[in-house]
Amino acid sequence: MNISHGSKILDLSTPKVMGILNVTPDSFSDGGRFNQLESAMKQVQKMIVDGADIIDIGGESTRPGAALVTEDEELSRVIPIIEAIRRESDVWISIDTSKAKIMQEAVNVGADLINDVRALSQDNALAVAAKCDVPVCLMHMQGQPKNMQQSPSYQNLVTEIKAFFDERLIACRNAGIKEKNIIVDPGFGFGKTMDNNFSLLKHFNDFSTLGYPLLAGLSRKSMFDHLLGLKVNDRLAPSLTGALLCAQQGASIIRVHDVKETADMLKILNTVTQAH
Ligand code: 9MG
Repeated sequence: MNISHGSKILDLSTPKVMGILNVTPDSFSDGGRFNQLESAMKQVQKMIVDGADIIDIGGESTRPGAALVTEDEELSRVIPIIEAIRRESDVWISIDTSKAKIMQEAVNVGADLINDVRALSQDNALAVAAKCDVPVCLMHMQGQPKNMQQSPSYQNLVTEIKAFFDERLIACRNAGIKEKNIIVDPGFGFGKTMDNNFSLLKHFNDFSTLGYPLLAGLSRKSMFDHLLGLKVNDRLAPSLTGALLCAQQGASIIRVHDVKETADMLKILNTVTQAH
């Protein structure tokens, strides 16, 4: 399997690393927009050297209870960094947004992939994603970030998430989004209890039957705090373990903060997979 944007192809025969770049005000020290851009670029350059295949850029936090951001504010956060990366590198750039306008503008200045935690459910998102003709990651979430962790509830977790994808895949097809552009992600931590998250981790491979590349995002998530009592910056070991379990069950893209450690882990996995 692979994904493509124009003449660019990303080979997914082995799992690829998506490095996270949050460009929200709390992500960089507040030294003005230029300094923030410089710090963000340093982080991107490091992620590329460390082995990131994709840089995922987000200007709106999707953490539980996070404030909403206006379109103009989100544009002003993400567009300069996409332009700056594109001037220096042909690395794959993913735009993490749910807003149609941000998707369009980001692709106009060089983004290759749309990562939408709301699975193209917002106004005009389906039509814009179809027009952009880039790969799109559809993520499952029960509820909305402001309330999703209040009382997540499922009769059958995997069946319900698959049914959600069936519905979104029909919507994508009807909007003219190409099959080859679809990636799916069961959405660890998005409207899921701790038990739900570990159950998803156990059954991650069940989503392979959908027939699309799978993306897994567990990096530093609070499911590891609930189990192990670890603060966010102490969650490297569980994040790598989760990434490994997903990669072994068919994940094509792993979304992470710790790029070098994840790339090293995947190198070991690939070497073992190919060993005689
Ligand atoms: C933006 N974002 C935060 N967590 C995520 C996850 O698990 N998957 C995807 N696709 N995006 C995420």
